[in-house]
Amino acid sequence: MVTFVTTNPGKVAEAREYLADPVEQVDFDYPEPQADDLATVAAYGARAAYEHLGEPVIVDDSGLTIEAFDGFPGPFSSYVEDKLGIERVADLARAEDSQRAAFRGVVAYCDGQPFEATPEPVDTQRRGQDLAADERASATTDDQVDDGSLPVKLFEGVVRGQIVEPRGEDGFGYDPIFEYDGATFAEMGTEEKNAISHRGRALAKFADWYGQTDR
Ligand code: ITT
Ligand code: NA
Repeated sequence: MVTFVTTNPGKVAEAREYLADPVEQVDFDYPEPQADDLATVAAYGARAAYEHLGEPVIVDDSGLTIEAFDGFPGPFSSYVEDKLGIERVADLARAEDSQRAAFRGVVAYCDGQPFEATPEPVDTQRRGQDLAADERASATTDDQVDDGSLPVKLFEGVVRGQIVEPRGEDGFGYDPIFEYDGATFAEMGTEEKNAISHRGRALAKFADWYGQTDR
């Protein structure tokens, strides 16, 4: 059993589709620090969620980055979705002729116990021509944080795509304006999105590690 602490049922649906273990959602809005890297936010969240529940947890912190906007909205993705809305984000990208974007996500696991050193996680879903570059980008924060506070294990995923005018009904958040290989995430089923998305890649790494550990 995996306890996924998140307010976002869309994330849980994707984890349920992907993971062999049953996934329980705990709808707890843990505090998020102001930091501009997802790994820091996710590690902090995993500790806070573990301390709140006292049982093993995962959290997921994700964000959309638009290349020409120097990574905006990044850690402010949720705020920007609320205040501006995804149509206006798409309009901005079009007005600036800057469609290139990426989704990044970090799944963080905490059970209060330290981790043994493990080899580099393997991305089991090799697909897409830009995967080699994505994997290099991902490798930098696939790690454990052990800085004196509770140890946290991190699994990062990245997917590169294009910002387009909204299309499709499925998914959540920015899915209708994020296009990969001709289809938006909102035009894909959960399984299809998981096969290429930031979250799917992070979950693949988590599942690979979790399946091999006795925790
Ligand atoms: P929790 O923090 O409670 O898990 P949240 O929705 O606030 O839920 P984030 O802080 O990670 O999650 O949100 C980042 C923003 O990015 C938010 O606006 C999401 O809707 C959006 N987002 C995250 N993953 C996404 C995905 O796979 N597809 C589309 N939008 C996504
Ligand atoms: Na959040």
